[in-house]
Amino acid sequence: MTIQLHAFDTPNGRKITVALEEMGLPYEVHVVDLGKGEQHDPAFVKISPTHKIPAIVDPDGPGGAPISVFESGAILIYLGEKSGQFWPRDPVARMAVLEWLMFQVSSFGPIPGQVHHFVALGDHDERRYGLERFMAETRRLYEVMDRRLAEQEYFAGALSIADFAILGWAWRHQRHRIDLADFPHVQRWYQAMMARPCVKRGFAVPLRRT
Ligand SMILES: N[C@@H](CCC(=O)N[C@@H](CS)C(=O)NCC(=O)O)C(=O)O
Repeated sequence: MTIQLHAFDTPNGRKITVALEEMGLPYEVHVVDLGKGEQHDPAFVKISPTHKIPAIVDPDGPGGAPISVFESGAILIYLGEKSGQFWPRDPVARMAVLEWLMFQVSSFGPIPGQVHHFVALGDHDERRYGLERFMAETRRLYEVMDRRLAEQEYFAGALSIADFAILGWAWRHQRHRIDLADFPHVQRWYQAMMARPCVKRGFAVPLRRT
């Protein structure tokens, strides 16, 4: 049965279209237009109590019962469980995926997201301080990723949901003012990820109404 994806054209939305395409799971998109405030619609808040995208509804959840899931990290784990892909069964391999998935949801999202905020702030007094602080921390996160990818092809060794999570934000590197040429191992990984046919489809799926 078809999974409903409630999302918009943002890093957290794109993580999930990429994962669904890579896993080959059937899905339909329900655009939640953040610019129009649709994240506050009562019907959406029922499945996403944080008023944030993404969220999914799977009519064929565990035991055949419908289930809704919010928070992109939880959604990726759910889809990994459902498809049996990109989410290893081996406890050691799984822990590496969890480490890098948690790194993304706790840091490599909230921090570059602050750069996006302060970049958009115009001439505000707080702009310079905010930009300096969050651009420095964003660069530090890219250094962490670069060191990891100097040793491993993908974040958790083999391709996993952690790569899909991180890719959603790396996709916005220009917006948070990162030149990938400064991080050659991240650049190698990014180019390899973006060249994958399923990833291309995941980024091409319309997440805005025309
Ligand atoms: N921790 C959440 C973050 C989700 C999130 O921040 N979504 C943004 C778009 S990328 C959103 O819905 N923003 C709408 C708002 O803040 O009103 C996740 O990983 O799913």
